[in-house]
Amino acid sequence: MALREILHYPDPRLREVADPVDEVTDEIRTLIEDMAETMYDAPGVGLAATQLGIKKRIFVIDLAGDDEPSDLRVFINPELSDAAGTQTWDEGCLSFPGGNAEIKRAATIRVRALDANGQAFELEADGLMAVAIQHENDHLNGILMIDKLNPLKKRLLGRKMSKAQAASV
Ligand code: GNR
Ligand code: NI
Repeated sequence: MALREILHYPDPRLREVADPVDEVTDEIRTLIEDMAETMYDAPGVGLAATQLGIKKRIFVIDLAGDDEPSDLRVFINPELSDAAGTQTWDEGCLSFPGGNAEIKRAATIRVRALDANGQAFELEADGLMAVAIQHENDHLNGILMIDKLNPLKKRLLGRKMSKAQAASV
C-alpha cells in the first residue's frame, strides 16, 4: 500500500476524461488500496482516480463517522441514472484545499458499477451518498465543483486556488 499525491486545481490532468476499466485485475485492486489509503490519510469522504492523475473510471467513497467502523465503497465503471429532485450541500474537494462551496445537485440517483471483485452492483442513493457519487463521477469526466458555480463565485474560487498553488511551488 502506498500514499499517492493528490493533484490540485488548476492541474490540467484534473480535466482529462477517464477511460473504462477493461478487467478488474490485481493491479487495479492495488490501485484501489492506494486510493483508499490516500483518501483516509487526507482525510476525505471520497476520491476519484483522476485526482491522482490516473485516467481510469474508478472512485472510492467512505461516509462512516470517526467512531464507526470503516465502510469503503468501490465504484468501477460507474453509470448514473434516474437523477431526481435537488439538494444543496456545502461541498469540499481534496483538489481545492480550503475551498468549500454550496453546490446544487440531484437529491437521489441510481448507480450501477463494478466492485473491487469485478462484481456488478446497483445502488440507490440519497443525501450525502448521492452528493458524493455525483461529485466523484464528475471527476471521472474532468468536471470540477467550481464548474457548478455562478461566474463570479467561479472566478473568485479559481483565483484563490491558483494563488495558493503558485505559492506552494
Ligand atoms: O472529502 C470530501 N468531502 C466532500 C464533502 C461534500 C461533498 C463532496 C465531498 S467529496 C470530498 C473529497 C473529494 O474531493 N472527492 O473528489
Ligand atoms: Ni473532489
